[in-house]
Amino acid sequence: PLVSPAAPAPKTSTPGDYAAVRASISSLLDADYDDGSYGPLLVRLAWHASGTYDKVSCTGGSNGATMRFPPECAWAANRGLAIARDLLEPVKAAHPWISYSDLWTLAGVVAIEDMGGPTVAWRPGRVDYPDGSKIVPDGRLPDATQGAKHLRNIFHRMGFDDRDIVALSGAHTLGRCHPDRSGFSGPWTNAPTTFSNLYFQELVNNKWRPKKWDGPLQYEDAKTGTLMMLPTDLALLSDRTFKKWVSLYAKDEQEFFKDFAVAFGKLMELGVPFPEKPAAAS
Ligand code: DDH
Repeated sequence: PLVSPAAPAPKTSTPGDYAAVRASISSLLDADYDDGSYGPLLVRLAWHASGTYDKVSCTGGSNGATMRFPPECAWAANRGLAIARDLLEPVKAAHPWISYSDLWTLAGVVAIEDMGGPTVAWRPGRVDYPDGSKIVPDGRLPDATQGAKHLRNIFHRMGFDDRDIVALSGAHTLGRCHPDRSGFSGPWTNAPTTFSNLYFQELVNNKWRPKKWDGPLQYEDAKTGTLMMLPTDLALLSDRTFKKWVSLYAKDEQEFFKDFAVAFGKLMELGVPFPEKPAAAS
């Protein structure tokens, strides 16, 4: 069900007061929802808003906030994200000067930080398109049923390399799969509202077996059967190059945080025509 939090309306602000927007976002995170936080859902919104980018045609990306419009809001990959967009409406109402595209990406960055993750450089400058005429074709976000080749096709298209792919995939330390959204079920870790390198630890330390159920092929840990991995998650173990980075991040959380912060910051900026580069931390 759509949850409308009983939180008090966010405080208003003067244009450019991003600290006030950050505070409004932070105040929404802890809630009686899923594992106790909207954080993972907001990270997924920021990622899906950005992950449509294609570096060759320079189309897609977070600029425009086109997920407000059909058909993008109705893509199968975006199921459940209306909850995140609705959650942020009171923040937009309190700070009407911020664009949706800046708000959605900032919400992802704030959520990561508030859940214990690294500081991600973020800057404003995105504008909202008035309609859905610039929506890109469906199919640019990853398909969880596929393997390493697909991951490379999808992420190299955005301008990421193999190391970035593994670092970004570490976001699955957060949140869970919902049968009514993706068809998959369950969390990747036992601490899904804390940003850590636990995803990589679970990946390397468990034996993964196909889950026996009516749903799509997914894997469960052989010891407890309570943790899950998607076929694309396990592709990070079976591919030699990906595996090298998985092993590093499982051992060295600092290294993961550092690489994730850079890659996620870059993801949030794909296709955004900033007047000048590069981003400075704010
Ligand atoms: Fe993801 N992701 N993701 N993901 N993702 C799902 C949930 C979350 C894939 C598939 C799924 C990234 C990469 C991939 C988050 C962040 C990121 C779900 C479950 C599926 C399926 C949705 C549901 O049922 O609610 C696939 C495939 C890939 C890939 O191939 C690489 C990346 C790069 C990120 C990122 O943020 C950088 C987060 C967070 C969630 C948890 C959402 C929630 O509601 O909880």
